[in-house]
Amino acid sequence: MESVPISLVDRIAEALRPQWSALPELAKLPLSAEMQEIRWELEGDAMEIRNELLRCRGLRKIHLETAHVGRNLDILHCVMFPDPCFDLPLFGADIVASRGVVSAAIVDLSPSGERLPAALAQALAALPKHPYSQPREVPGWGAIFSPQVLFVRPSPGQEEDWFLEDVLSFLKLFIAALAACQPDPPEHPASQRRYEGQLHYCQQQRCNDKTRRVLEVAFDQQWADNYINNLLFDDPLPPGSSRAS
Ligand code: BLA
Repeated sequence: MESVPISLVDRIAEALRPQWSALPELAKLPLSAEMQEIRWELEGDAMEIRNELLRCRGLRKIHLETAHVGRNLDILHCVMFPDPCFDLPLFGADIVASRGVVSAAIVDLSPSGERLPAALAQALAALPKHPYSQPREVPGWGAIFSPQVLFVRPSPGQEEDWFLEDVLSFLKLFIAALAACQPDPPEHPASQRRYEGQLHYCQQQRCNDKTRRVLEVAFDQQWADNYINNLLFDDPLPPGSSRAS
């Protein structure tokens, strides 16, 4: 009997979680039960969204969302938001699959300051480049991404394997940079700049109409706004605020 192949969304989710287990001072962030698991039915189509929210030394928020919207849409959304006192980018990944075929797969270490720390930019540039057959252009609001952003429509099979590998390579570089990073004081101008950079990142991400549209159709406009503004891309607190956000 042939087994059902595991989707890229699920493979990436399963690959990400163990990378977090060794992060220093790892702790769960509060998340209401109703936001941990959202189940909903629309015209006979079941929706399911799962959210996991963590923090650790140097990262104010680690968010993994996996969503199965209706019968046909599978989504993985992951962002690791640094504490602005740390000179670190934001790790972000989004994978969107329709009827099992991935149309958008993006991973990036996005600068929270003007540019990526030089060592990270060099390490990213030195990663082996896979020859994906269908690269994609980031939309206008995506000027927040780094020059090294990987955005593709991976063909089923080998290109999906490459993308999984690439997500892990980006993540491992990010985790290594985190381990080596010593924070600046909250009142340091660089901490303030990175805080403003992160505000801008969140603002731009909220401009992604494609995310909004899916949530509006599945739920309603108010629910979508609340979810985007308060869970996916809430504004960070200024450096030095409680909970080191
Ligand atoms: C695209 N995001 C999309 C698309 C959908 C979603 C349906 C269009 C797919 C396509 O163009 O092929 C939907 N994404 C969602 C939903 C959630 C989600 C509903 O995360 C959550 C509930 N988006 C992010 C992050 C990044 C990101 C962290 O959340 C990048 C780090 C990027 N998504 C991103 C980009 C596009 C996209 C750049 C393409 C947008 C475009 O081409 O206009």
